[in-house]
Amino acid sequence: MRKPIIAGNWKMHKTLGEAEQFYADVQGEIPDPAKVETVICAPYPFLYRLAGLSEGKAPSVGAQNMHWEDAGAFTGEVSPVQLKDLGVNYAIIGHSERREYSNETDETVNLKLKAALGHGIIPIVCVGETLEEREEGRTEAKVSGQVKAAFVEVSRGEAEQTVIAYEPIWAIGTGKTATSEEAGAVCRTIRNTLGELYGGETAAKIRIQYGGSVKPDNIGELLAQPDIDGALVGGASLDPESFLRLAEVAA
Ligand code: G2H
Repeated sequence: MRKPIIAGNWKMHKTLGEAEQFYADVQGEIPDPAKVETVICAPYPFLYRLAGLSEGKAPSVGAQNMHWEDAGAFTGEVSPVQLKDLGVNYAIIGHSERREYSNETDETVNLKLKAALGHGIIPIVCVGETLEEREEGRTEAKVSGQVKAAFVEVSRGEAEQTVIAYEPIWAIGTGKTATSEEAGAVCRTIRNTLGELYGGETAAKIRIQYGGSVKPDNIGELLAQPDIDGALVGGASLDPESFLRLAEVAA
């Protein structure tokens, strides 16, 4: 009953011309949107153009970050109002790279989550543990703490619109993937945490992605885990053929 969602996270890759070429290559080839939701989270300068190319058709366009205020003196930032105005309907929030390099905290993640939901932008909220935390047996506490902090003052109805991406930091761009069982177990913990916050019925509606070195040849077994409903994909989303393959396996 949860529709799978495959989201590409292009990070700081591609030129505008390359981004346009990607859309030309994948549009019309994406599997039935009734079976799988597809999104490309592109760098800010490409969003206007890609949203125009997408015209509401798959893949949808997402941002990789956003500010929580509607407008103001925040040099270099982009607001949810501005994103929505461009036709951008998704935003990654709290990616571990932003938590590490750009001062993103549980508190700013919560502010951004509420702002996105308030403007009809679907937030893809990232959580995950470091290698050290995993080795010390602190994965569950870390991840469920991040989920609880992200959803402070978020209503049940809003929570249902949210997508959560579980990305173990040690598996990001390293070629190391959590085994599907390891990933599935943490995604179950996330769903249990959502159940504590909102009850089982709401928790069962929220989509949880896995992210971290997902590729066409490992996505099938990850999606076979009952609590994994899609993937947030970096490297393998840059190539049109591989993005299409990921969407096909998920459909
Ligand atoms: C994790 C992921 C996308 P990659 O950051 O968010 O990237 O698939 O390259 O590990």
